[in-house]
Amino acid sequence: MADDKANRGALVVVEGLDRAGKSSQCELLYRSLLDMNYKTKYIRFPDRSTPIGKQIDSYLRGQSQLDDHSIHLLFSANRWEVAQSIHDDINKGITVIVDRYSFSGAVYTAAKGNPNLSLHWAWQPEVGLPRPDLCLFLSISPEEAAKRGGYGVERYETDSMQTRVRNLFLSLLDLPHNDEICVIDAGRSVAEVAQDILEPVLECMKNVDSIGPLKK
Ligand code: DGP
Ligand code: NA
Ligand code: NA
Repeated sequence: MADDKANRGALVVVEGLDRAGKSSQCELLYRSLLDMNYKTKYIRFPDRSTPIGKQIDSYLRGQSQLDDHSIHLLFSANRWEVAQSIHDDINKGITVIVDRYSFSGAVYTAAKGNPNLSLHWAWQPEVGLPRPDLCLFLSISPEEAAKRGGYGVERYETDSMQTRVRNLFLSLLDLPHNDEICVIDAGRSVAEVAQDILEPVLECMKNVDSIGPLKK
């Protein structure tokens, strides 16, 4: 009989600052896995297409104002609305690549500097979401980020915000239960970064066990 473990897809998350190259790398990873005949899907958060996602989109573009707690919970709800379908896909043997996930969720909110919005508080709505098998953190220095051109017009795309986000991402790496996080130097060429990403992903796909929940 086929081994269930071998049949499960992996949940692979790609995280990083704005301009770290996440979307290009997710796309390349997706193509590589397809070329190797793996069943694969590529999704991203925020998913701006759902009713909740449309509220998030409007907020990010500065077209609406929302209380910091409210927008935080909307970002989380936007992940929860596809949690079941992520489970279903993975159990069908599909490897799901996710552009941003709970780590962005906790870090961008905590970076606002409001003492009521601690990293601990911000993590709690994520508890119970499908736990990634691997989280690739695309690390880019503020200097390299600056070379890649100006920020867009969306909320959060400022130097001070990105510096706080970067420091908070780095602090997450120190938490003992976050051992699935792998830091990738994203300051190199697109091809070099892609090569560096593929190896741990293929390794992770070989070793998937039953999928667990994100923990407190
Ligand atoms: P992107 O479409 O990947 O460029 O993301 C849009 C912006 O939203 C980006 O600045 C990061 C931020 N963001 C993504 N996910 C979350 C989240 O869960 N919570 C908060 N507060 N911000 C997020
Ligand atoms: Na962005
Ligand atoms: Na992106």
